[in-house]
Amino acid sequence: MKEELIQKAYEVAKERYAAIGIDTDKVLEQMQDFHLSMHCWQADDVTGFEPREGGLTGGIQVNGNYPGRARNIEELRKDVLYAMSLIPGKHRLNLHEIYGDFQGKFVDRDEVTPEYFQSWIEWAKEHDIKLDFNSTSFSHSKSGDLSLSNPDKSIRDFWIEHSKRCRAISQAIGEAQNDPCIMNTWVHDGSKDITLNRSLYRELLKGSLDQIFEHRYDMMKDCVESKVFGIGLESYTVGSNDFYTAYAAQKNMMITLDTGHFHPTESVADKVSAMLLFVPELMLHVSRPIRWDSDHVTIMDDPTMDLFSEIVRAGALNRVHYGLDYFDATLNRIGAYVIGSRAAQKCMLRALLEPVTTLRNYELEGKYFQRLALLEECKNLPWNAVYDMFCLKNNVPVGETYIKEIEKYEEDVTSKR
Ligand code: RNT
Ligand code: ZN
Repeated sequence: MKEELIQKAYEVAKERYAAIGIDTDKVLEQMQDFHLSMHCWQADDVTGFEPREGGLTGGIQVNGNYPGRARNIEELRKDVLYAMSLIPGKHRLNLHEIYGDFQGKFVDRDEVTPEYFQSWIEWAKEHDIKLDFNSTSFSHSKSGDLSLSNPDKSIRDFWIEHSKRCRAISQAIGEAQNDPCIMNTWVHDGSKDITLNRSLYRELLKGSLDQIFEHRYDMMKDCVESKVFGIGLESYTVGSNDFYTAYAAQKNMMITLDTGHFHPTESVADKVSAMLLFVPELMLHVSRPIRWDSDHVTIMDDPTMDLFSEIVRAGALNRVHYGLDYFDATLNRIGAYVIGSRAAQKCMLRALLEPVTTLRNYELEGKYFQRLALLEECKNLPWNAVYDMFCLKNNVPVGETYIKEIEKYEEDVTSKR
């Protein structure tokens, strides 16, 4: 695409936005400071690098068998870097424990140490990427239906040990990168059918979490993620939204809001201002649920737009971390990263371009027609020219031109796997 054309369109956009009091140059600067935490697990269908038999368990599912998934750590790193090269700005990478550099060795989850993440730390430093982290309760012989809430103490202790070690790894990562590593705790615990022990399992989960979070660290931050239900665990989820909201509020810790983990008509956007009164920060898992927690590739849809607008309107930009969480194996996986990441950026950009002050004033003055009219007209303003400029400034393909690039990478690299 011609640079000149993008420049010209941007100049027009700049003027249009200036007319409603928005400085697009300033917004572009803000966008530069908007870092996604890209999920490593889109590259290989949540497989990881443990030498193990058996597929994905824990109530989550990847569908599709598009050729070219990353089969080892080198391929995954290469794919992630390539995807990042097509996304404007600087982004973090979110690792799961099962993505350690195990070198083909079986390292059980209760034996993992920071040394298995040393090469990640070095790789990240070399590429100026910050890392985040997740403990992994799924795809393991001791996963079953209950991990941290298992009535069998030996199983519970196994997962407590795993989680504690993951926190130590996160601290090591945080120290090395001189920036807190955010560690998410999500466990799949639940029940397929009616359970008489709702209370017991929740008490056990609380007890396990209390032990896990006992030790204080200064370079890692914990967050806890709830869910409505998992596949095969439809009747009951131990770590429900109520459970974790109350837990995080009581412990003053971060909550993870996965946009696929709520009832279909529930607004995740509406949770931002409510939760931030009681917890210090939020972590997002931006996803796209289709009828259930299906983890489709994020797009610029209304729920995501609303969520990012709410963050800006709540003045909470610095209290939210922006993780992505989807896994689709029916299409080019690098394409999935690029579409989802760019979509999240577009939502944030549009949120930042909103004339919040004017809109708020209309509201305060009871001018509801004016408020609605301006909100509608904002949808019609040339935000896309600002996004194109953002891409141009960051030296990444503008618009659909990345399609061809990914096709080329597929031809040269992923199709040969
Ligand atoms: C599952 C949760 C969880 C996982 C990842 C792989 O429903 O969303 O965050 O997707 O940890
Ligand atoms: Zn999630």
